[in-house]
Amino acid sequence: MKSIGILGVGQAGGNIAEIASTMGFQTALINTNQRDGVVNTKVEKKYFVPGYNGAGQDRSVGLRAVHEHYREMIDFVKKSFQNIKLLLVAFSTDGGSGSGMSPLLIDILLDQLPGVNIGAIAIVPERNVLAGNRINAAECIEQISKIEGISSVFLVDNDQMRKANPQSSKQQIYLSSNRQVMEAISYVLQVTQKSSFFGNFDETDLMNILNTRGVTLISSATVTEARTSADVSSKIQRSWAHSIFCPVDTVGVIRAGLIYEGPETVSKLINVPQIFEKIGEPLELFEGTYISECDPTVTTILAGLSFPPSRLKTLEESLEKNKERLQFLVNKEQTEKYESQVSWASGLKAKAPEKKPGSVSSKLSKYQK
Ligand SMILES: Nc1nc2c(ncn2[C@@H]2O[C@H](COP(=O)(O)OP(=O)(O)OP(=O)(O)O)[C@@H](O)[C@H]2O)c(=O)[nH]1
Ligand SMILES: [Mg+2]
Repeated sequence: MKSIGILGVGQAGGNIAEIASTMGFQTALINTNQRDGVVNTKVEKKYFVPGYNGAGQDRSVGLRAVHEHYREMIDFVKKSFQNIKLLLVAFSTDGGSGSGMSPLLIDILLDQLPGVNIGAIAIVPERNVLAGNRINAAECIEQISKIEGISSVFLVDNDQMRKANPQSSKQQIYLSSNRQVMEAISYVLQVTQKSSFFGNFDETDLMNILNTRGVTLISSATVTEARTSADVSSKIQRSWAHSIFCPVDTVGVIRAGLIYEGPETVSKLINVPQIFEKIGEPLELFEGTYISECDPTVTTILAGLSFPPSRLKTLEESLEKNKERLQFLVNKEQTEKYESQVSWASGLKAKAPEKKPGSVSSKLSKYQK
């Protein structure tokens, strides 16, 4: 039984839980909208908040749903997951249900699930979303960043997939993002089951890293062509910029994992100080070396990173730039009126004078020969 559980909240969260189910994770989902959730057929455990029919991108609706039904939600989560060490709550930050519900729900669950750490898989929208989505994302990320006692927050960046595949449909972007995130988490968990003569990366190591508060990233670099330590280091650093998660843009990683799989010759090129030169050496590093004849691959887990300031700036900056236009739009909604130029014409439709009933005999006399 895997020791990480996935709780999807809202539509995007449900989709991530769906993929996680196919990979053998314990999963469950919560939504305000039954129609969104029923399509996730691989997720068996579902809680639909009674009396709701979606949040319509309004975070306050999601928040209200938790206020009114948190007791049922706690019971549902407790019943849905057995013997897990870490629960990752997955949601998009820019919708209404997942974004509105998840910060409060995580904060409540932190006190209610003894022995289980709680982290998040939070989706950051791609670059071309509109103002309403950006506002939701900024509010949600701020709230998540302020939760005390939270473990790893994985910031899944839909823009990373979009940059690599500008022509893809939204559905393709979403599906491959979801798949890649769950593959990354599944890989590091599965490595903990392997044994090695040269240094094991075990489940305690992984949980030590994942229980670090802050932003976490997992990335893999294939280093087949590398000839020098500098080659290996730069490939690893490049993988931090091109993973499915928001690129690293500050210094300061607290705990890290470094997992090597491949031939022994290439393993000698791993130079830890050089790898961490740009972002600073972590407080603790957990290493695993698995010698095999497969293509040499280095997977790194970086935990305790800051919420990435330049990435979040690109999310917020178009709001700043359009501040006046957006304020104009809101003001317009409240004051909008139309003055007709042809109000005089309404007079034309005044009713004709009422017909007075006349008698046949009076008509006959009117036409008398
Ligand atoms: N990576 C990924 N992103 C998704 C997926 N589905 C939606 N998104 C993102 O999530 C945003 C929409 O949020 P949803 O999850 O549909 O919203 P919700 O939580 O269901 O909230 P409401 O629909 O407002 O009730 C989109 O703008 C995308 O950024 C998905 O399956 N994968
Ligand atoms: Mg929805």
